[in-house]
Amino acid sequence: MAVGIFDSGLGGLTVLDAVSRKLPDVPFVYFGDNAHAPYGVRTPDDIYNLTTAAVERLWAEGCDLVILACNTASAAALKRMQEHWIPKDKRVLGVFVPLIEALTERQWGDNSPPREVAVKHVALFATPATVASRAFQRELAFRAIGVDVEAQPCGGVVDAIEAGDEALAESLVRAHVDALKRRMPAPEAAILGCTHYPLMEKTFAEALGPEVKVYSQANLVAESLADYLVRRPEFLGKGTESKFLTTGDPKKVSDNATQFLRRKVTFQAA
Ligand code: DGN
Repeated sequence: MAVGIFDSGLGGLTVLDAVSRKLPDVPFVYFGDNAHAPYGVRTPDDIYNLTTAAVERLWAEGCDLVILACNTASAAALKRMQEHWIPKDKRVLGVFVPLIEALTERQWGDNSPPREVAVKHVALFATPATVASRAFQRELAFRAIGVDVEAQPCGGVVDAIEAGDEALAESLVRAHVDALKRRMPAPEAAILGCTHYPLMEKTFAEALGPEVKVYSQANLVAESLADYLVRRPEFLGKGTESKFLTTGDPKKVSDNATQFLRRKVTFQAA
């Protein structure tokens, strides 16, 4: 048994890296749906169908616990999956709750009454599909957390990062931060709600200024997962090596992943 990590493509490798650093003895199976990436411009139905197919594939690998590392999939598919689709002995967790925990100092599964949050004005940067879903705001409202969220759809950033065009990615990030600041001039915190944005964290932080606290997701997900596995050790994997699966061309995806992560990663066909 291993823990499954799903992403639409390579971006979730930032999450995989953070969880592997935090939990070096836990085996992971990574599934990248590279043949269908990017998800950010797909319809909610399409994202739901692709995500459930990927999760079934990870279950077949023995991953009873699957993390949807992809914000776009967490936003468009997770709630619907949790309502009627996931069997009782399996868990699928998304990446919004760890962010909300960071804002409110709670834990996954903590149902205590809402607490005061230190920040009131939060900027959210994510793909157009994640922003359109309003999933983050829904999670906050569900927990009765009164935070004012201004969301900026960051069109083009994922594509620029995947193409290795750093200069374009940087100028797009600065333009998106400027656009956000015209609507919310003084956010206290910023959430980078996309798997790819940890790679641009420095540019986001510079453009936002030193007074804005930047929450990057990968480390928060790693901390939440470590806490969750202490409380639910039955989902701890054992015995097997980590493994990387892709729906794309394994050779091409391995080359891109090795460049993306700056370490050797070998994918096999899903
Ligand atoms: N992995 C996606 C996310 O976190 O939103 C970004 C890539 C994409 O499919 N658009």
